[in-house]
Amino acid sequence: MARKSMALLAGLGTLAMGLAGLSGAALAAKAVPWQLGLPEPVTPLARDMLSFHNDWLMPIITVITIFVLILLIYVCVRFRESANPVPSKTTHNTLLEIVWIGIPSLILIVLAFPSLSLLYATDDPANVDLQERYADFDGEEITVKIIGHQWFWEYQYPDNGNFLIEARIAARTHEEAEEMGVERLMATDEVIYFPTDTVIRLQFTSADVLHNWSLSDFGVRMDTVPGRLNQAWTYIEEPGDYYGFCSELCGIDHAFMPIHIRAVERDEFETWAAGAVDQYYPVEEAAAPGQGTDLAVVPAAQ
Ligand SMILES: [Cu+2]
Repeated sequence: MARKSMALLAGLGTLAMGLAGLSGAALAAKAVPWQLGLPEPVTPLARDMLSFHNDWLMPIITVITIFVLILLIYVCVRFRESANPVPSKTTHNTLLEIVWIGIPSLILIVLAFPSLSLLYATDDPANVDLQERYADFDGEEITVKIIGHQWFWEYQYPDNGNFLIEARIAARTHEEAEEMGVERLMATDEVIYFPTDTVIRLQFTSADVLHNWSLSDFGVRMDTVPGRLNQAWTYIEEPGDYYGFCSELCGIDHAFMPIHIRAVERDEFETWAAGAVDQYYPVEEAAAPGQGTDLAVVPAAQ
């Protein structure tokens, strides 16, 4: 008995630590030990996704799971061999079949409405009434093109001087991270700047294999596909450093091509972009159709 209550206490302690981690995580742009739940969103769409998950999906899943558990326990007890030696041979029951097809279908139909409207909104900023939705929005839009490589990310800024930056992992070991004062496995050597309170159109493609640009704080998770352009967009409200990862198994260094975005006020972003034009590579003109398939042209002098 004593051992059982000890185990129970240990379990409750673990749960409490998990919950403490959850509340502490609210302010951090990166995961913390014992964190539960999803990262704190910093864009309106990511917030909608979180609320869809927390307010719709989780309650429904919880009710279904408890209901099925109760049914299972009831079946185990009521129809065990000693209590029910002669089992029923019933195979069809029209009413039951209508109920157990109808109710799950209804649940799926109810969930489809918020789910599909959110999906539609994430596809293109034109699908959202931006003026009504964002008090601070002044019509400013930029495009950033993101290209997956084995095993780093390339970012092109066509609206800010058409330069490109390659961002590689900064620190793989604890020692490196400590020496450089950056996050291990999360920071990149070149930090990528995004402006806040601006619609940022994101275009995705890949130079080699499938990758996936995934940044949970922004609610963006998009495959980068060779020879194909995918799109998404974001509108960051809070300045800060945000981290993400390649989320499509892309080869031996899949785990070592992190995403590190620093969101800053637009003035600061423009100052940075003006300097970046000279500091980084220019994007060369793409080859004419049929003359080459390279989506990302990197200067040979590199
Ligand atoms: Cu990858």
